Amino acid sequence: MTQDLVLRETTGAVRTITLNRPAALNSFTGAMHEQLLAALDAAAADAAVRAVIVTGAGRGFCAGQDLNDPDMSSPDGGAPDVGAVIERRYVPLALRIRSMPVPVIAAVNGVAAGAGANFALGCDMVVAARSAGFIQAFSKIGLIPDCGGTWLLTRLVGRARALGLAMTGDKLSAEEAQRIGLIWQCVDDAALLDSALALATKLAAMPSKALADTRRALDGAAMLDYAGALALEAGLQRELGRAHDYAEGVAAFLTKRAPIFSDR
Ligand code: T3D
Repeated sequence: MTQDLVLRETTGAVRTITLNRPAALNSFTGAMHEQLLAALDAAAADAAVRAVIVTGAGRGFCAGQDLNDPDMSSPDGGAPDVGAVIERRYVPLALRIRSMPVPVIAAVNGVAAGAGANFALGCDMVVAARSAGFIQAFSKIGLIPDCGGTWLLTRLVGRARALGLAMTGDKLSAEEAQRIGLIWQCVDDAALLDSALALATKLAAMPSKALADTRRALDGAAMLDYAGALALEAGLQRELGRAHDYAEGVAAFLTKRAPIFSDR
């Protein structure tokens, strides 16, 4: 029987996906990557799912690549092809998160290191337990930030802090991560899952397609000049303005009732 390296649970319209290798701080193996991608694909394909939470079992969120995993070893016993592992595992994961049709919240329950940290930071919103921490562990083993880290860090906290975090590999507390704008929110440990679920439930009741397009517009604008960003906004608004959810949102506002959104 295949081991459940990733657990799935549904509460209302919220799918919670839990990394489940607690003895190794939920570090990524090839098998866990496959199960995680399948769980994300299934959530994306299920119209009843309108928000996703990713979290970790046990005391850690995710310690990045499992440094013992055979996925990393070279077939001829020589040096591992780390680039191949990145292309095979981390690029599809980072792109999957970024293309989800619904908001994805990382509920960081404990340490998030290496690609585990950047997996969390690539989600739409990050809520972290006060005891959690973020470590760009790569420099300690002779690598650079991956799983989107080079793109994300500078945009989230600026070049000075991005380089400081990436070069030192020092642990950043959840409180400090919130203070410098790396994450959305730091909450007491006992409140983490309830806080993430409350946030996900709120987002699940909102217009999913507009939320996914908000992500698309903000990420797209970061690579455009001002005129290009304005054009991107116009194109997306044109499409959204013709969709069900806009008509529903306006009708609900005008008739003073709660909207029921369904576009995805
Ligand atoms: O092929 C590639 O490499 C490409 C992909 C690269 C992406 C990356 O993510 S590179 C970065 C890889 N991650 C790391 O370098 C982090 C390594 N882990 C740590 O530095 C520490 O474990 C933590 C700071 C995250 C937590 O420290 P602590 O003291 O709370 O826990 P611990 O005792 O170190 O770890 C607990 C157990 O988890 C331990 O196992 P044991 O001794 O109880 O049997 C430890 O070996 C295991 N563990 C933690 N991280 C990993 C791991 N096992 C395998 N791989 C890990 N990354």
